[in-house]
Formats: sequence, structure tokens, C-alpha cells
Amino acid sequence: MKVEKIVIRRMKMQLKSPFQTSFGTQIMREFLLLEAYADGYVGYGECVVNNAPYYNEETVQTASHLLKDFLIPIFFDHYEIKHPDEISQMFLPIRRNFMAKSALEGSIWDLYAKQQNLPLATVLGGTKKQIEVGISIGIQESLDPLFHLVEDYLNQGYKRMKIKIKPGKDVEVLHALRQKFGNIAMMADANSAYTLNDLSIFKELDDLQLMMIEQPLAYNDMIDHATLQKQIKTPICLDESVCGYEDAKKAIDLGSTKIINLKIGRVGGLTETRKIHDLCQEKGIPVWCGGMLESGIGRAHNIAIASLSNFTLPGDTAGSSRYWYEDLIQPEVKVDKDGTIAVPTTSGIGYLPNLSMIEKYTVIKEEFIRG
Ligand code: OSB
Ligand code: MG
Repeated sequence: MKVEKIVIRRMKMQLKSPFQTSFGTQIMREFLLLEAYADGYVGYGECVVNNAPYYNEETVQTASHLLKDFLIPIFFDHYEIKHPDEISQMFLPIRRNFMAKSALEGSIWDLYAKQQNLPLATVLGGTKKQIEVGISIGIQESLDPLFHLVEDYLNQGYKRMKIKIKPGKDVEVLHALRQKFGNIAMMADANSAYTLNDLSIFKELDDLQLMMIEQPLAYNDMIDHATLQKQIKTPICLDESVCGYEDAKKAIDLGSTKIINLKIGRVGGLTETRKIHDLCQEKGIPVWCGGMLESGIGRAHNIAIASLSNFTLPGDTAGSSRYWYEDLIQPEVKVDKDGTIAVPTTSGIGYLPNLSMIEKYTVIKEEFIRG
């Protein structure tokens, strides 16, 4: 495969409603879309960064710098590639910047699958025909709107409710949901808002039969999470702390995590995600696919990877309409009444780009042609 041209688009899309986590509130999504051109095919990738470095250290600016000045030149230096697995090898000398790397790799995976005339899910080794999905619900001002959201999402079929928490909005909120909705599948995501001094809060949460608690402690910690896990029954699920295969291995060996939320962008791409998936399968650690409020392009990549067999828990890949008035793909991602999304059976990501929508939400478009 010889890629002739890469296009980076800086995108700006407004969410239907603000999304609040313990690190802030988001209404505008600013991210990058990548297009890779070869032999009449176009591969699409999404760089799931934000305009501010609150979830991880990357931003739209740092990712476009890395892509333009390092990753695309390195990629173009290689005359031809046979398989997308080669890309993470090429990028090894560049430290971290996982979301930037993942975006370019993702566009090449889509391109590769299209050239093979196979679904991306299939070339990744996915076997499931549909994936089970839950939904991630942001922090709400009061209980009433939260009750309405949960009721609505349960009616839509979502298989588990993930409730964002922060100090002051935790035990009481989750307890109220248990009382109102009974035995629903429910978990919490703290996005690193607590420390080991909050042990009493985690002990109270232990009585609420949560499926898991996601990233309760520091974004880069593994030691304190292991200490905490020894003292609570609720399984800990790491998100922010796992930025690659080595992290996953260490976290599992230390006992810092019993479940892993896998995000393609956070770990540097599909190749790395699959390696972590295989490791977890070997070690008996279930995984599920997280989200970064993606457009349809990134969402389609999530659906493809979630078709692998050790994605045994419902993920955060909700339908397009949960986020967007209009999405960048056709058809939009739809969640069936039974809380599943059908894995596409057409080639590549399996959804067509909606070119007029992509143009509409493009702020800056830059082209890079192989020299
Ligand atoms: O921690 O999983 C997270 C969104 C942005 C940044 C971090 C997270 C999230 C979500 C939303 O929980 C997942 C989604 O619906 O895409
Ligand atoms: Mg999370």
C-alpha cells in the first residue's frame, strides 16, 4: 500500500447538550479528522483530542503539530507498507502523543480494510455480529434531570448506565438511583477525582452493587489503585492510567484493575488496542470499549474493535443521536431496542462519509502529499 496523500481537517461540532465530568464541562467538540488516499480508496481516522488537556496531555494543537511535523513525515519516509501493524513500529521513537498516532494509524486501517474489500471488524479479528452498549451520563445539577435521563436511556434499550461522579456528587446520587430504578446495571466514573483519603466514600459505594468504579484515583496512578482495590469489593476499572500494553500488564500484575476500559486513542491505535485485548483475554480480565464523544468516524472504529471476543461488557458507544444533531457518516449509528449496535458488514469502517457534513464542520483543511 502506497499512500499518496493525507488530509488533516480541524473540526468543530457542538454537542446536543453539555457533558460534565469531574474535570469540566464540554459543549463544543474540537477534534481532527484524517483522510488517507491510495489507489482510489480513502481511509478515515479520528483524532479524539480536545481543545484543552484535561483528560490527557494532548490537545488539537499538539496533535496537529505532531502529525504535521513528525508522524506524517515519518510515515511518508517509508516507501510502502504491507500491513497497518507496521505503523506503531514506525512511531516507536516518538514518545507518547497516543491520540495523534492513533488517528493516522486508524485512517490506514480503514484504507487497508477497504483495499481488502473486508469490514474493518473482520481484518481486526472481530467475530461478533453485534456489540452490546451502555451509556455514559454526565454530572447533572440535580436528581430530577438525572432520573429523566436514566429512564429515557433505559427505555431506549441501553444495557448499563455509567454515572459520572465527583466529590459531593457521589454516594447520595448513586443511592437515589438504586432506590428509584432498583437492580439496573450501573457503574460510576470518577475521572481521577479522589484520593486514598476518601476511603470512607468508597466503602459506602461498596454497598450499592456497582458493576465497577472507573478511574477513582490519579490519572497516572497504579499503586494507590492497587491499595484501594484490596480494601473494597467493587471492581476497579482503569481508564486514564492505561496508555498502552506495558501499562495494562503492570496494572493487572499489581492488582490495580479488574476490568479495563479500552480506548483506541488513549493507547495509540488499533494495533495496541488489540494487543491489550489479547493480553486481558489471557489474564481473565474483561474489557469494554470506552468513548471520547466521537463523531461517527471514531464511533465506527469503536464498533469495529468492540467486535473482538473479549469485549464482554457493554461499552460507551452510544448512538449518534445521543451526541449530534447531524453526524459525519451515513447511515448514523443506531442502537437497537435490545441495546446492541449491528457491526457493519461492508468494507472498511462500514459507514459512508457524509461529505457535505464533513465540509460543513471543517474549520481548517490541510493537505500533505508524498514528496
Ligand atoms: O472518562 O470515559 C471517560 C468522555 C470524554 C472524556 C472521558 C470520558 C468520556 C465519557 C463519555 O465517559 C463516553 C462517550 O459517550 O463517548
Ligand atoms: Mg473514564
